[in-house]
Amino acid sequence: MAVTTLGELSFPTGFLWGTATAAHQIEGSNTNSDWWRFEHTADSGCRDSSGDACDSWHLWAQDLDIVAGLGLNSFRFSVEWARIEPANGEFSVAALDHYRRVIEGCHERAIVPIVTLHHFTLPQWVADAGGFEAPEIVNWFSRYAEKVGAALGDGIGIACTINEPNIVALMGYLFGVFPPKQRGWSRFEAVNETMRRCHGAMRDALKAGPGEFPVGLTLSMTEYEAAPGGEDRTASWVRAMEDLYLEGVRGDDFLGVQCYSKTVISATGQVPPPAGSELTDMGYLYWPQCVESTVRRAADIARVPLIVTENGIATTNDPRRIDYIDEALRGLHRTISDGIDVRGYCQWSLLDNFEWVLGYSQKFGIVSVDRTTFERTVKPSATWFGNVAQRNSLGLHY
Ligand code: GCO
Repeated sequence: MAVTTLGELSFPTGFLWGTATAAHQIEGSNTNSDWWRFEHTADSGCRDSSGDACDSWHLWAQDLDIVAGLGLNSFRFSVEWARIEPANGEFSVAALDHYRRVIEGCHERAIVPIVTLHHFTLPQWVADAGGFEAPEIVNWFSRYAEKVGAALGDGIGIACTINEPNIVALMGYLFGVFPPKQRGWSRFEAVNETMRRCHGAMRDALKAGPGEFPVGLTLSMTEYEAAPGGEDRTASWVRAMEDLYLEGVRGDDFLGVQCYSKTVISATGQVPPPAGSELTDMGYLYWPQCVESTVRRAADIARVPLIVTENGIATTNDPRRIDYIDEALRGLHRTISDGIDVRGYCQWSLLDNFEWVLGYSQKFGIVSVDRTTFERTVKPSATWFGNVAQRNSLGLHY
């Protein structure tokens, strides 16, 4: 239970303080993935190719040294299906050995490895077979999870099956922005249902294999507000994007909550933030309050332990990043003080990295990366966040 000692907001003993990344966004040269091919397609809308990214495929030990040096006790990263299973049924020992070295590197530095198995990207052979609409997709995910668990399970600290399945469905099958750029509410709903089946199959495969570690999915959540007349539209949107998942994960070991902002929905759709509102570089309303509101909602519906597996802000104003995280954490502390079982907080992201269709234009990192030399530079926000982690508490505003 969190306590408030004079001058400090203390978090529970053993609280996980981490920072999050994803393979395609930091490793580089993920050339067998659907996203790599998508980025090199004329009408993709991608600002950049992921290219070398942050070269973390080679520089991962530097990344872990930074995480440990800051005083964080956990690190969220993903393993890349396109590297692990480059062809149907053909598993790469070398790729699995690579990720085993990364996991061992975490343990050598007293860092809990929070391992995501799927973070937006698919092997090209899966995408070519229909991706999340392929008849075999659940079996393929189950087999993939079984192989990852067999190879890495004895070192995994926490396993996240699928990162933001609702966003993959939304962006790929309703908004038509991510691969395969399809548009259709029924396909969006069907892919979400498939995602829940894939999660269950992966969860069961991981639990059946070596190692004892919590397994959950990570869900994109938003603080939603219905504008007058938008109540019905908001309710149907929230049900599709969140509630069906929150209900579906009941009984899981945990749920990863990932939030960034607030959205207002009217009868006709999303309402832009009021003129003059403070926006992040992503165009989101500056709203760190979303952590408290989404954690409370997730706890109320899912009724499982929670980890904030992503929260952060795209900004070149690093002091404002500190303000955002500070306020987000104060809200999180209030939920813990009210008895909600929150196990940790992972800031997005360790490194300025490849922000999907927006490429390298967005700076979510607490560490900057020179895109030519790959030199990492720790930002003041990293030092501040690391101090919070080391103290396991926030100083009170006076
Ligand atoms: C997501 C993904 C991350 C993003 C981050 C910032 O939520 O879209 O998990 O890959 O980079 O959220 O948008």
